[in-house]
Parts: sequence; C-alpha cells; structure tokens
Amino acid sequence: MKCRQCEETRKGTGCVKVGFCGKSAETADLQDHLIHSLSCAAKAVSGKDDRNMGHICESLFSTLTNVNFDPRYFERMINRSKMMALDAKGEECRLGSDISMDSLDSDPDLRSLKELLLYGMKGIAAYYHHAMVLGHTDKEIEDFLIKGLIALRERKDADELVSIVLECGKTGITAMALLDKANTGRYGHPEVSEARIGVRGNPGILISGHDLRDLEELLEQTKGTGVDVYTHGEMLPANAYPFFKRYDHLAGNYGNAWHEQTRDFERFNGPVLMTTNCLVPPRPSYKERLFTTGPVGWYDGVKHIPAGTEGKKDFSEIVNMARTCKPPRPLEDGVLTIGFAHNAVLGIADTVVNAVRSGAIKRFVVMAGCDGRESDRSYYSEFASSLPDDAVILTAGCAKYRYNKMPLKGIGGIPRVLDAGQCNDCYSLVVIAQKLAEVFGCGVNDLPISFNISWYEQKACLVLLSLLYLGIKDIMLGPRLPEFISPNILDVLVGNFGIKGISTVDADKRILHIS
Ligand code: SF4
Ligand code: SF3
Repeated sequence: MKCRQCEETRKGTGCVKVGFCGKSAETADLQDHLIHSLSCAAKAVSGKDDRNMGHICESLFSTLTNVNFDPRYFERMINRSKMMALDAKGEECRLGSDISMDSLDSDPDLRSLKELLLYGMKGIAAYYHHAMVLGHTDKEIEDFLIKGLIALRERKDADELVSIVLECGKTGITAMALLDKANTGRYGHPEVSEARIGVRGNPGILISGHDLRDLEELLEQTKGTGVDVYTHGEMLPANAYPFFKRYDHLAGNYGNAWHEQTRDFERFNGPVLMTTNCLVPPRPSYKERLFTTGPVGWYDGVKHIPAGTEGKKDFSEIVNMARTCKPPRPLEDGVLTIGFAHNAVLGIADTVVNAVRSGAIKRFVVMAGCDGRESDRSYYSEFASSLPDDAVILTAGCAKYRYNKMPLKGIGGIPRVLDAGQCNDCYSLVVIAQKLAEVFGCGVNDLPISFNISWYEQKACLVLLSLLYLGIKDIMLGPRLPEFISPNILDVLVGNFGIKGISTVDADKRILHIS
C-alpha cells in the first residue's frame, strides 16, 4: 500500500501500512487495482455507445477518501471492470505486476500530474454520480472521464498532461453546473432558511453524506411513522430546499462535520444512514445502528442498503429500527442561517452591491472546502473570528463547521457567513463571483475577494482545478499542500497561479489584503 491522495496522509511517505483514515492495506491495494482495471476498461469501451458510465462513476467515487473500506466490494468492482473490457474487446486486461500509483509514471513530475488528474476525476465522478441518480447525463463529462482514464496508463509528456488536467477543471465546472441543475430542477432553489440544531422528542434517523435523492426517499418512507429525520454533516444544506422543507418530520441538523461523527452518532440513539463520504471506522457503541448505501461500504457487520429497480431503495429496516430507539440526546440548541446558493444571493444582489459601494463590505473571503480532524485546523476558526467586521465569508462544503456557529455580527442585514451549501455548491460561489465581476465591470481577480480554501479529499482537488481553469489567482490552500504534488509541479502552480500554503493567521491576512 502507498496512498497519498488526501490531506491527512503521512507526510514524506504517504500511508504505507494502514491509512490514517482507517483504510487497510488490502483495501488500498485493491483500490489501486480497480483504477488500473478501469483505465483498461475505458480504453476497451472508448467510442462505443454503451460505456457503462454508471459502473465507472460508482467505482471512481468508491475510491474517494472515506467512502468505501470493504475489500470484497472492490474485488467485485475489479471483476466487473475486467469483464467490461473482455466484452468490449474480447481481450483480457494486461495490468502488469506493479499497479500502485507510483507505476503511473517513473518520472515524479509526470506521475504527479497523473495523480492530480485522477483525483480531479474522482471529484467529477462523485458529482456526476449524484446528477445521474437524478436522471441527468452529459456526453462531454462522460467523454472526458473515458479520455482521462485512458491517459493514466498512456505515455504522455508534461504539456499533454497539463492540458488534460486543465480540461479536468473545465469538466468539473460542467459537472457542478449539471448537478446544480439536477438538484434545483427537482428540489427547487435553496432559500435563505433557519435550520434548527436542537432535538425534538420523537425517535429519529440521522442521514449523512451528500446524496439528496436518498434523503428524498427516506423522507417519503418515514412519512406518518412518528419518526423524525435529521441531517448530519454535508446534508445540512438540504434544510434550505423548498422541496424538503415541506416535510414536517425533517427536524433539522444534528451534530457537526464528518470527523465528529463518532460522538454525534453515539449520542443520536437512532439509526444512521451514510449516503456518501465521509465515513470513519465505526465504534461498537453504534455500529449496529449504522447503515451504508450507494458507493459507501464498511465490512464486518454494517448493513448495506442496495438500490432496487429504477434506483429505488427500501429503508424499512432503518425505519423499523428507529421506532424502537430512544429520541436523540440534545447536543446544542438554536438555528443556523443557511441557503445562500446563487439564486438566493443574486436575489439580494442590490443590497450586496450597495454594501460594497458604500464601503460597509470591504472584502469577501472564500473559505470553502473540507473540514478535517487535525488539531491545526483550528487555524480556520481563528482566521474567521479574526476577520474585520466589514469582511464577509463565502463558504460551501463541510469547512463551514469551523465557524458557522460563531456569533459574527452581520452587515446591514447580510450575515457574515454566506453558506452556499455542500462542496459541490462551490459552483454557486463561482456564479456569485462572476456576477459581482460583471456588475463592477472587472475580472474576478480584480474584485475585493480572497480565497483561503481548506482541502481534505479529492472533490476539493477538483474544485481547486476548476478555480484554476477559470483563471483565479493567488488561492491560499491548507492546512498543508498535497503530498502527491512534486516540487517541480508545485513550482509551476506557484509561478502560474500564485497558489500558496497557509502560515499564521496574521501573516495570511496581510498576504490576502485583509486589514
Ligand atoms: Fe492515507 Fe488519505 Fe489514503 Fe486514507 S485516503 S490511506 S488517510 S492518504
Ligand atoms: Fe466534507 Fe468529507 Fe470534503 Fe463535501 S464530508 S466537503 S471532507
């Protein structure tokens, strides 16, 4: 095993014996094997009408950090990929003996670019998977995934790889836009809303991850049962969609970001449904109450709810279990103001523009991305709390849990934290920034806007590539720069895009022109 795809990897070597995330060496090796098998299958099905994109996307998604830990699952996906290649070409995949990420290229810079491409594609696959379950597809995205997968195992020079990596960022925008269309088409545009964070007296089901379709089915199947449904982690933004607000038994959000799930799940008392990342190794205290679905998987006693015909899922076992459980233990009380996706922000564009013109808002700080469990991530809470009263935070992703419960004073009715939603809703931040640039007649880089992005897993790599593709410069990235980026490629990113790592709150505020 050698895995270095996420921010928490062991510095210098990558994770080599066991993942910091809890992934076993066996699972890590099988994930690498799956990537090579997918690359082979992609080559075999390239140009065909049916390329089995459902399998390709689920496979890529399942190898993203904290999604699937089950070795048997990966064996099945590898076999299916090899069968795909055999059916399409009548030839077996010849993978060679080394199927680690190191084998992608012996040159460290070319290997680094290929890893950047692969992790970006994992992000695309995740967002595209969500769009697909809502019935949306796009040939440009599918063509790119096939092309990118093939490129992983082909000899390419640096220029060719840089161009595919930027195309990955471009396709990321297309995928996020498609998912935005899929979500808003089915669930309406998020509205500025107050999500409750306390508990009620009924037994409950906690749903975590990013899959809104699963939430829809769960809410339907719990209607009239006396069981409440609470969102957790990245499911919080669901509380702002008009469609979901219609369900009285959607009781609000419980708990915090993914890495606090062991505490949150333990105290919740009822069953927990994990629809996507981030799953952490479950504790015995709630393991029997934990269910996985979609690309998520654990081994050893955690139940998986499969999709049936037309993607329908039967959650009756979870509902029946909830009825026998005690109500959740209170963690906190109050509300969170959410729902500042592009439609809602553009609805108050005049107020925002006037606040900028009058000097009441002097700077926007994009603090989107991921949260993580390392103690030095307290940097982001300190950074947010130290911002001057005339700075507004634009956020999306679970990074927000570092500051979304802080009592930051608003500016003329505009909250200081504008939460656009999940990590995929970073698309909203792009739309908002582009709109502001249009109103002020300048480029995004000329706006009073700074980027201090925190990353953890590969969807954040994709968002970063998308921002680079859009030409956004001087992004600050932390808490550490990716281990898979070689020193030479880092020099290119610094030289061409002005990417920087974080240092101290005060120094970074000066660099980001925040006074
Ligand atoms: Fe290590 Fe991250 Fe890979 Fe897990 S996903 S094995 S923590 S690099
Ligand atoms: Fe978070 Fe896992 Fe990245 Fe969706 S839930 S942003 S880390």
